[in-house]
Amino acid sequence: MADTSTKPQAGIKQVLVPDIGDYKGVNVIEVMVKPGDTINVDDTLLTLETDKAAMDVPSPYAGTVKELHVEIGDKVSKDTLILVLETAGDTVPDKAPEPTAQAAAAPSAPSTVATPPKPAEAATSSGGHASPAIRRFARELGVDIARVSGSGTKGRVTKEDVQSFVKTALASGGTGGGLQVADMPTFDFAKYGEIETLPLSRIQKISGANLHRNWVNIPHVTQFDEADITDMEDFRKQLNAEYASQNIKVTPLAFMLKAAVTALQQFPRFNASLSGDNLVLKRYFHIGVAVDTPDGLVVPVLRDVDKKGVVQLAKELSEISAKAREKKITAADMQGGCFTISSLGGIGGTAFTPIINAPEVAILGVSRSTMKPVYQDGQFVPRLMLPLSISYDHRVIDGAQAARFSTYLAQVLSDIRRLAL
Ligand code: CAO
Repeated sequence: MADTSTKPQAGIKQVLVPDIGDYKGVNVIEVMVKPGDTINVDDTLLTLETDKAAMDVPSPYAGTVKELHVEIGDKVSKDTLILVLETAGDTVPDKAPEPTAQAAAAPSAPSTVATPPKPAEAATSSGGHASPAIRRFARELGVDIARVSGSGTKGRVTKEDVQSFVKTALASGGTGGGLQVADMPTFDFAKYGEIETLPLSRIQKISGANLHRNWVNIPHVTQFDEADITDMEDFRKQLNAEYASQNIKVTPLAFMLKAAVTALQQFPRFNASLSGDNLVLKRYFHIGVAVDTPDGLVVPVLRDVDKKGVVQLAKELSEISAKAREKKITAADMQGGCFTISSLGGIGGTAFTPIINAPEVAILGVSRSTMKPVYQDGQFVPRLMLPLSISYDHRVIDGAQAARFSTYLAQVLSDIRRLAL
């Protein structure tokens, strides 16, 4: 008589959750089979997740799934019925099922027999959070699981996520193009100390997404320079004294707007946008100005700066920035810009790397002017130096052009008679 404890017979078998240690009520997070599927010994049936680790439950038999008794989201314990299987025959060795466990964050560790789970941080804080079966599936397809964004519970990578990653990679020519980066992990900061959580403002959410898009899509280079604005500053003070009665305050930014347009006229590639394989050169000069508001950064646009004088621009600048800070700025106020100036000069700093405001191709960052000793005609003389930081799209502008642009801009600011040329 055959020994049925070691040699299975063809027929109906119930497959139960094996011994999973002390865990009870464990979450089912993946179900890998469905009724009608033909499976082999050791094929993964489902994946269970405790708060510490994920484990696969392999099939002890080969056969055809007749009934499935669990679904994603169920909570199971040892001996919960998983499925009913019609086994194929007596050629298949019977074996006790052993769940295989793996801390979900270890990207390429092989599956192992269940061991005491690893600390929760390892299972929840890194990209590529996936069950051993999904990791195996990804490995078979040559996919680095860490690069797949998870759509499952707690950001878990599912089989569908891996499949759609492969489809996207194939659609992009399989050349590794596109930004297939892993999602940022989430952290439980409260574990380490007291925290306060503030919602982002609407402006921060919109501008954050735009800044991120521009930062990753545009190859940025930043060119630094300095302009001697000693004479410009004298003239600005003189103007302010003259216009004080009209309540007009001329800040260095009004001169920067004019000087930027003069440089854009001299170097038309900076007053352009990429459109497919074409470069669109603009014959108008609308300049955006980054304005810091309590709700976040907005960039209203001053129109036809080439046709306006410094005093007029100073007036418009204070009007538009007041409008922005009073939250009265409209979408139309922020459209149509050719080039942007981001001035942090009123606050401080020596240089920064501004992010290009696409579809523009360059942006001027202005930091705080300071008196510096400048070597002139055999001696050091005190001069007021203004730091300039020009970020440009390297697909459109070469480094040499950028250096010429910044040198020219610095010359214009150093000798504002050039604004009249
Ligand atoms: N160097 C030294 N002093 C400067 C200066 C500079 N580069 N630029 C401005 N100042 C002075 C001004 O002359 C003014 O001085 P007084 O009060 O003594 O007259 C003071 O700083 C404050 O100027 P302001 O900031 O009110 O005016 P502005 O025209 O220079 O700038 C605006 C207007 C709207 C651009 C500015 O208020 C602002 O919001 N800046 C922040 C922009 C920002 O956040 N950019 C970062 C974007 S991320 O890339």
